[in-house]
Amino acid sequence: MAVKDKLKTDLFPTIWCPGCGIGLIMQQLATVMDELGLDKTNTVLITGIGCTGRMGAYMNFESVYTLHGRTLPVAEAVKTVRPELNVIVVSGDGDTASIGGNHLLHSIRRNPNITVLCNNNEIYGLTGGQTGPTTPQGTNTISSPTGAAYTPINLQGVVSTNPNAYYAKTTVYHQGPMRKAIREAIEWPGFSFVDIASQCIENNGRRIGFPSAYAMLEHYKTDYKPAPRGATHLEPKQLGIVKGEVPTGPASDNGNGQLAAGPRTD
Ligand SMILES: Cc1ncc(C[n+]2csc(CCOP(=O)(O)OP(=O)(O)O)c2C)c(N)n1
Ligand code: SF4
Ligand SMILES: [Mg+2]
Repeated sequence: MAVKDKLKTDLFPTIWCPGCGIGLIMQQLATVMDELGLDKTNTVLITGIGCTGRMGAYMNFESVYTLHGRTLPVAEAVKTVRPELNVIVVSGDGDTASIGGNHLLHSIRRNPNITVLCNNNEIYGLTGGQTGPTTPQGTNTISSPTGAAYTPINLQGVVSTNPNAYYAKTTVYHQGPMRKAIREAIEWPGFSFVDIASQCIENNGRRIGFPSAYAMLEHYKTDYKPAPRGATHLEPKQLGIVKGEVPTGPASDNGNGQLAAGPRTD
């Protein structure tokens, strides 16, 4: 098999805008799937509504294109009934952290052995560029013309409430680190989350002053720096991986080493 066999190239060109970062994520995901021998017999993709969610349609895998914000319960359901499958969620930042934010909190507690690739373009791309949960404070968007009011959600902080979770921060410019993070996340025996900074040139970038997608990529190149070796926490604009303790028990161990409560005896 070759990487291109992981993609439904007969459906290309994709619906994504020229220069969108989503295709760069799909390319690396396809590469990792090829390296790991993943195919339709052993892997399922779960996506939600949004530009990012369309990835399921372009990959040569079984996929569920579920409701906006509902990727995680669907992914957990698939993993529960077919534990032998690799379950990979690909979702937008709004999908993951806004409407899906409550599911994120509770999936993390349950520590299912699933992988989440979050396309973090800091905006609601599909719907025209509204402020999302990861939009930096002060950013001009179509729904916040004088600047986004609130601090963005701390995805690393949320994910690391599970001490057995895997969290990586990367960007679509940093293709090697992104590929490594995606691979390690799929191999991680518990909840894993790859937070990928990625450009939405049409509904975010141009509005905040970038002339092109290329300029956004250059910005990732200069803005993001690798975290120091051994870092257990990533500062903003640091690239790196924070691994929790490798989970050893079943998912019902709650992800924090404490066994789930047994049957009531009173
Ligand atoms: C229940 C529900 N609420 C709202 C919407 C409208 N909607 C569709 S996609 C989207 C946001 C997409 O942003 P994100 O998840 O970041 O994905 P992106 O398009 O940026 O990849 C919204 C609000 C919807 N389809 N369903
Ligand atoms: S609107 Fe933004 S996120 Fe959606 S395809 Fe276009 S560039 Fe990509
Ligand atoms: Mg988005």
